[in-house]
Amino acid sequence: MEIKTIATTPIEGQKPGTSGLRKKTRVFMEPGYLENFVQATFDAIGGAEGKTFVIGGDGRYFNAEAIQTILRMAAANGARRAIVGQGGLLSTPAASNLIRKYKTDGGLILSASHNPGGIDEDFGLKFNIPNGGPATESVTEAIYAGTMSISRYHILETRDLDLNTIGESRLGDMVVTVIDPVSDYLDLMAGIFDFGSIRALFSSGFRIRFDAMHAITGPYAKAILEGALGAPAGSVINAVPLPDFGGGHPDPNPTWAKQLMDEVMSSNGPDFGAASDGDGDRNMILGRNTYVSPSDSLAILTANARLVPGYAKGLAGVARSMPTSCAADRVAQKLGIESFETPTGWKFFGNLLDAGRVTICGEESFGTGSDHVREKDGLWAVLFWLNILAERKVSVAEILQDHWATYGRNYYSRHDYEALPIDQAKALMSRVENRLATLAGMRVAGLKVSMADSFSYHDPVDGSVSRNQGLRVQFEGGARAIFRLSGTGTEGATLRLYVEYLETDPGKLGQDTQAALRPVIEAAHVLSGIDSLGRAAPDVIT
Ligand code: VG1
Ligand code: CO
Repeated sequence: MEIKTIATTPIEGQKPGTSGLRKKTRVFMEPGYLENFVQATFDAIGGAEGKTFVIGGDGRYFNAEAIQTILRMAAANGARRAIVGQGGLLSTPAASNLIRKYKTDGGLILSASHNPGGIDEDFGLKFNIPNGGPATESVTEAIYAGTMSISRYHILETRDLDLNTIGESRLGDMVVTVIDPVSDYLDLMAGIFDFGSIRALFSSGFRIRFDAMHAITGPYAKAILEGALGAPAGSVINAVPLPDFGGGHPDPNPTWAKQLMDEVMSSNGPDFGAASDGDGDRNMILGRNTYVSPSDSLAILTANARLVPGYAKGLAGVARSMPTSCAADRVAQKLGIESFETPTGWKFFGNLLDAGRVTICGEESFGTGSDHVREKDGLWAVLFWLNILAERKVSVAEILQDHWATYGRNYYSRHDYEALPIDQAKALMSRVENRLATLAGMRVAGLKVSMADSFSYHDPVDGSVSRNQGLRVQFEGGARAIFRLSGTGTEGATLRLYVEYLETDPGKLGQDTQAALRPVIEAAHVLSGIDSLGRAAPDVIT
């Protein structure tokens, strides 16, 4: 086995986005592409020498090959040890747990999350820091800078390692420990939730359907829901992870999890439905004939946390990303705990969690999590809901109605316009941005603007400032419209329009979401000239 140092040159565009580097799979497969990024990552953290990393991915196309390259490079860069999920598989929250539990120096997660997989679809890689969370902006900037000046990478010339057998082996001087990807995670969940009470719920005839979307949560959901908790066999569907996710889009929302929606959104559907994404950090929650918006889910978990053993002591605080609805803030206010508004992306929650300022976090994009790891966690959210349902012994619909009756309802929706020409999307954003300063006090489509700005986040823990995190337009009475460009796409630009409106009139809590939001949507269209994009309707509405 020989350590080789290979000369290389910078490759354009290796800038990590909202969550790591995501590109077309064929781009990642180009000679040196993966290698440059991995070397820049090791260089950005002061080298890999003597360090231990957790390595695993969501099993998408190129996972198996890429993980061998990463292992060879870790060994060649002097890493002491790699902890790898069997078969090269680890869900993102499970990886975060392992990084923390075994006090490692970080981890490399191979995933493009909710983006489709396959040779003509997407691949991704992200580095997580020793707290288990996605690298902070200062680290991702250092990685990017490294990719711009790289001149060599180190790699071990050796055979592929067997990652299917649990146990220890060596790659050069590096020890590789292949572990069961599920067991540590199962232990973590069992320590937070009341498994006995969820088991009793299932044995009382409560029916659940969990759609793993042929992605990484299949094995986890089988072991936990059907195994440890005794849900009937077949409760978990699409449970076998496939390199192309069965040709689907592993994004748990009403558009892409249609099979599940059709089944649960009917009067004789199961009592509870849920789905997770490619790498297992997202969740969608459904009840019979009931859709729970992710923003409401965050607020409901916050309001009911004391029912769960792991949170029985109460919460330190709650954080949500800026575009997420303000529903959780209202709960925090009532509970007398702090609430925070952060930019989009889980990396911004890490400092608040580490400092003990917040316990629960969430995003409107089907992401919720807590201080048990430093990533959002799909199955955790599902178990949280099941634990609440087991304690309260009412339906999902009743929980939702009760919540709105107490706190008011934040009607909420996100409209995505995908694969736009980049220039066009940027022009729209500048148009809105240029109007921000003069909007306050104006009426737009009948709504009065109370505040408008480009969101900047001042991290209360480390004092860092992150600018240009989305354009906010707030209207009198608690309505908002937010414009942002996606940082996870790999084709053109995706424009996200987030709309929200608060209703407290008890007689108006049961409206259709899109109908209730109509005035805000109209105002957003007038303000931005979105119709000039030439799209008849958004590509995805959540
Ligand atoms: C999207 C979501 C964001 C989430 C990110 C990563 O980012 O909006 O809330 O944190 O995906 O999620 P963007 O920049 O495309 O809006 V995951 O599950 O894809 O890692
Ligand atoms: Co994900």
